Parts: sequence; structure tokens; C-alpha cells
Amino acid sequence: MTESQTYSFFLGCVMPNRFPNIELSIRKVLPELGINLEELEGASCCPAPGVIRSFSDPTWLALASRNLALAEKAGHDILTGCNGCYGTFKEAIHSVHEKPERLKEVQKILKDVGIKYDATTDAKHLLEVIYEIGPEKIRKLVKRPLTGVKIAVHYGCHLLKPSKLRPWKQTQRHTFLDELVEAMGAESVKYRDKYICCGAGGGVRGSNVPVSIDIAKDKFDSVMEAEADCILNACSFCHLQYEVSQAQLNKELGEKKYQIPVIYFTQLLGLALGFEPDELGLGKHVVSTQPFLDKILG
Ligand code: 9S8
Ligand code: 9S8
Ligand code: COM
Repeated sequence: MTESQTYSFFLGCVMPNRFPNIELSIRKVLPELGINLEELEGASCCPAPGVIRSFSDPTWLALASRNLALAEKAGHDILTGCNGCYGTFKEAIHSVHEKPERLKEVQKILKDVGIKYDATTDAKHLLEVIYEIGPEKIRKLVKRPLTGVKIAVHYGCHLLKPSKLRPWKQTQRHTFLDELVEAMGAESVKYRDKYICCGAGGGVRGSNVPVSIDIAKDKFDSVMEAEADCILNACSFCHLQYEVSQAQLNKELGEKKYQIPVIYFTQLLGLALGFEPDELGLGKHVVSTQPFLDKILG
């Protein structure tokens, strides 16, 4: 349908180690849209923007550039399914373009480990590439319309901000994810604090779990008020936060109050394209996806 494109697929840490089910869904769905993924052999942590960059900007930049150099050598742009990794790469590219002396410094460090880097690679989030194909084309590919399904979309922070280093046209009240969801025939519901952080990023989950869970709890409460059937995300770290925090909250409460299915974008798109739940790793969630699947599959 579209011209096929090839990217170096950057997994990051969370996806292969904690949620290979969402990785599976990406590998199933993207080729279906003409997006080919090539392995990025030798990649390391991106490294995480809200964590490693806060400690040492030069270390963060050198490691990020090393990953970008691997993609550059392969002759592709880098593609990620994690907002944090996307943020790191977008900002690392900007950083060396903005100040040529930074590029020289990085090149010197990478040369010592035998890597050449010219900062010619770009980074894309999978939502960006899918949105470029366009909601209208996606609508035409839908084999199983998600009619009557109510989705609470979560954009996450690094996908949208800083807005001057992101490709999205609007700066507030973004709609691209809502548009993609509606192209699948589902309803994207309004809910309080839709554009607010999930509570995990910036080192919060790593350093202060109670605060992190408290932020997530606010989101769960507003998603439940909106009577959504699931929370949809396109960031492996937000995904982790929503899956794991519900289990932690239920444990604290001594009751199963929080049971909102947490669905990754390509899992939802895969269902709409006609894949079976098992092909998309939908049976491997922390919070059961069964009520959500029943609503779709009947
Ligand atoms: S890599 Fe290492 S920790 Fe992570 S998943 Fe996304 S951000 Fe980049
Ligand atoms: S993790 Fe993903 S992008 Fe972030 S910083 Fe705020 S929100 Fe959730
Ligand atoms: C969040 C990444 S996706 S980080 O924790 O802010 O680095």
C-alpha cells in the first residue's frame, strides 16, 4: 500500500526485559504497514533521558550518539517504541547539531572505540511513522472495527515535549493518537489529566515509588470515571508504570479495585488489523486483558 521503509529498531531496556509481549506486537504490525525493522546489533541503553542525563550530560550524549552511529552505519534512521528513548535520540541529535564543538568531542570519544559518527541519522517514534501513513489509510486497512470500545489514550511526556524538538504541529491538546484510535473505529474518551505524566519518568519510579504510584492512582481514578475499557500507551516505560502500579495499589488496598487493561498501541492496531490476541502478546499482561478482549471479540 505504501512504499516500504526500513528502520533500525531500537528496543531500549524495558521492552525486551520486561514486556517482550509488546515487542512482539510491534514486530507483527509494522511490516503489515510497509515498515520494515532491522536489528540494531550492539545497541545499549539509550540512555534514559530523565535518569542518566540528570547525572552527566556528556556521558548521556556520548552513549546516545554511539547508538545513533550504529544506525548510521546500517544506513537507516532509528525507530523506537518508547518515549524516553525517543526523547534521548531527538535531543542528542539536536545537541550536536546546535554546537559543532560538541559533535567533535563526541567523535573523539567514539573514535577511541572504533566508531565513526557524522550525526546524519534521524530518530522516529513508531507513532510518528504510522501517523505519517495517515489515519485515512489506516481506516481502509481495518478488518475488525473496534466499534463501541472506549479508549483512554495516554501520550506521555517525552513524546510531546520539548515541543520545539518534536515534529507535531500543535503545541497543546494534541490529537494524533486520538485520530489513530478513531480510525480503528474506537472512541477516544475525554478524561481528566489526559496529558499529565504517568508518574514513572524522570527517575520518580526509581527513586520514590510511593509518589510515583500516587500520580498513577490519580490517572486510574480519572480513567475509571470516564468508563474507559483500557488505557492505551505507546511508551514501554508508561506501560510498565500502568501495569505494575495497579497491582501494587491493589496489594496496599487489600482489594482488586484497579483492573484497567493496559494496552500498547500496536496491540490495539493489531486487533483492528485482524490479528489474534495471542499473536500480539495480549495474554501475557499483569492486569488481565480478558474483559477488554471480550468486548472486542464478543
Ligand atoms: S533505554 Fe535503558 S532505560 Fe530505557 S526503555 Fe526507553 S528509556 Fe531508553
Ligand atoms: S514514562 Fe513514558 S513518557 Fe514518561 S516522563 Fe511523564 S510519562 Fe510515562
Ligand atoms: C521515561 C524515561 S519514558 S525517563 O525516566 O524520563 O528517563
